[in-house]
Amino acid sequence: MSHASHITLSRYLIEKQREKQLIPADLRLLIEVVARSCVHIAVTIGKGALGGALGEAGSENIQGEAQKKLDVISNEILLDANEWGGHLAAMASEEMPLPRLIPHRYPQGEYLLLFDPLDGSSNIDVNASIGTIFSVLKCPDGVDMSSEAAAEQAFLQPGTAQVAAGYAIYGPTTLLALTVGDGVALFTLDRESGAFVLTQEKLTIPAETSEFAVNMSNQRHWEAPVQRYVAELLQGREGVRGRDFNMRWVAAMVADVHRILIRGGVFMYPQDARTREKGGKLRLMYEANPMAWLIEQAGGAASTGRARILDLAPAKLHQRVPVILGAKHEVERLVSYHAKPDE
Ligand code: AFP
Repeated sequence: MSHASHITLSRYLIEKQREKQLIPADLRLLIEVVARSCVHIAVTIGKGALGGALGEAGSENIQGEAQKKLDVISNEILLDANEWGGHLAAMASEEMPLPRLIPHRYPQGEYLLLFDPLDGSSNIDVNASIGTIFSVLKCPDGVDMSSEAAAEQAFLQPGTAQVAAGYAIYGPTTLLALTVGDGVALFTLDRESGAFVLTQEKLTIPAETSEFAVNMSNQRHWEAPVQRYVAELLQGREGVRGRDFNMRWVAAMVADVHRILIRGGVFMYPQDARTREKGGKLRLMYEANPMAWLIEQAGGAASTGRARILDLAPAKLHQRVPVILGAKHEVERLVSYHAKPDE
């Protein structure tokens, strides 16, 4: 790609703002600050053991999960970078029980930023792909932002209310996927300049696929519709599907979703007998919703099996949901099995 054709993230956002008024100046600033935070996180991860950032932090998050040092460091990078710009009213993170308000010494903005600062933490110490997932909402007028506890209410909006969503994936290259409601664009980090450069636009997911992603070790706990669907995939060409299927499971949602955006597929993290009480494994507000919007913007579908993820009315900031997303026809088939569980 010639340098002349390099369209950086900044230019892409300015052109979107200019041609389609899709990205007001404050939202453009917010996205650029998040992107720069992801570069900082990528550099920190890249140092590995040499940066002293591997291993456990010795603390737990609200989910009761042991935090890795990089979970905490990534969270701090995003908080520090975003609190002073004047574009945010508050931030929420997988790593914090309550939202973080913008300190009074800084101007308050109109947006809410949610993030999973480091998704796929169990992959860190084995040098597998990990990522950062983010979602942007507008802060409703007239909400009580007088305390962190009160501010939770402002975040409880359906995924359809998102104004921007994306992820960074820290793999062999560092990539940023972004949607502001006009398709999905992909940017590659130019490590020499530190800029994200547009390398793909209008990503699309084929409605059909022969590749699925699920953690098979949970199979005995799944509900009947998922048992039936996956059993049919495993039967291959001798079964009702009439073709063989391949399986991939990176155990980092960002990496599995990225693969689906690039070459298609279907991803499942169903709720099961063990997680039904909690609602599932993946978190709605900063994992399922941003990923569901990206997938739908690329022509795919995203469901709990019983409802469109983006339509869900959140009750809690850290609420969990079952997730089925990717190739439209596969999601539709699995949703139909949920509608006819006794077949
Ligand atoms: P961690 O961040 O704790 O590694 O969890 C990652 C994740 O939330 C999501 O990114 C993966 O798709 C899923 O969990 C992997 O879950 P399993 O480890 O149960 O396969």
